Amino acid sequence: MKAQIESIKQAALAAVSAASDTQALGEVRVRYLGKSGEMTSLMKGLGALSKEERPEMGKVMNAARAEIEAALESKTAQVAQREKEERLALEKLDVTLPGRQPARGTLHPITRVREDIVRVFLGMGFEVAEGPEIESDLYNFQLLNVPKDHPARDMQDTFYVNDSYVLRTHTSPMQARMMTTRKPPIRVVIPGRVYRSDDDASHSPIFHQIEGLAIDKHITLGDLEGCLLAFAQQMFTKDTEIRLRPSYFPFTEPSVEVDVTCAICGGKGCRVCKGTGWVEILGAGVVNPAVLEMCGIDSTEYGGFAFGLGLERIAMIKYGIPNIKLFYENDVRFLKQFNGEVEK
Ligand code: 2U9
Repeated sequence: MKAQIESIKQAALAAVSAASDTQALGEVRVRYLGKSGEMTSLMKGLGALSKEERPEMGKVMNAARAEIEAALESKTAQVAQREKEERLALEKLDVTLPGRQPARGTLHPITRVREDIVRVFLGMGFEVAEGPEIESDLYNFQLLNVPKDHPARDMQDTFYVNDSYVLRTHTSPMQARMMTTRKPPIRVVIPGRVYRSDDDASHSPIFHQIEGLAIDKHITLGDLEGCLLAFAQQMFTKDTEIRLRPSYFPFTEPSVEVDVTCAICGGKGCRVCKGTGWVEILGAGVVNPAVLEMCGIDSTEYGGFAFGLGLERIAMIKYGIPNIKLFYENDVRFLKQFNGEVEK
């Protein structure tokens, strides 16, 4: 029996030394020391020995068990340490690495241009108002002196919601609302989205405008010119000049188109100004007395000027953007270019 104990012990010690992970060591423990393990089965055989032999064999067996147990424990500690080191190596974290910078949003170029323009007019004492995008025919056309048979009402240009409502074709109806609800003096700019059935490289069926209105006593075309010169010099450069060319709008009389000296070439002539040194930026005029009267303002006492500009057009001129569609595609490579941030 002694020899049997010795041989099981040797086999167990060899198995302990061959086991390379916690799982294998657990299997060795079950195989030799477990309830039906080899050493435990041998122990059950002690009962068959004589009274004299039993204590002696018991001692040998306990010593063998203790030796296997000690080997198992020491190897388990060794393997656990190694496994811990391997795990730590895998989970290694370099806390000195620089953090990943989250992508920062930028203002859309149309938003920037709108904010720049609004800031200039706030500085000149104008207030800001916004109106509905679905407008009545009355405010969008009739009160602005656009009669039923005017070409601007053509189905080609206007999106009709029904016989009495349209998607506003300009922000002017909100100016008319201000005139019908407020007493002069009025100084207001109205930014907003407008809709026209038009679609090419410089026109989009949905675009953005900002329009302004000043109503007071003794307002002249000279006030309009001074106001727009101050605007152009703050919006572009302080040596920018403007020129007024005669034009026609039903809601203003006289009406003008306003050009600025080209900010790209300084007036020498380039691709943006098509060699002329001037770029058209907006339409304007003295408010038609018929419009004042229809909106309930006495045209013998009060006068006014109004102007309107397309935000996309200003942004295209300011940043040299060739196609209006670039504003609506939301390609981040395009959008990122408007706050000085460079692609990483
Ligand atoms: C009222 C009276 C007059 C607003 C005006 C323009 C001239 C004009 C266009 C420029 C480019 C619109 O975006 S665009 O297509 N606008 O040329 N707008 S005067 O005149 C008004 C507005 C309201 C009651």
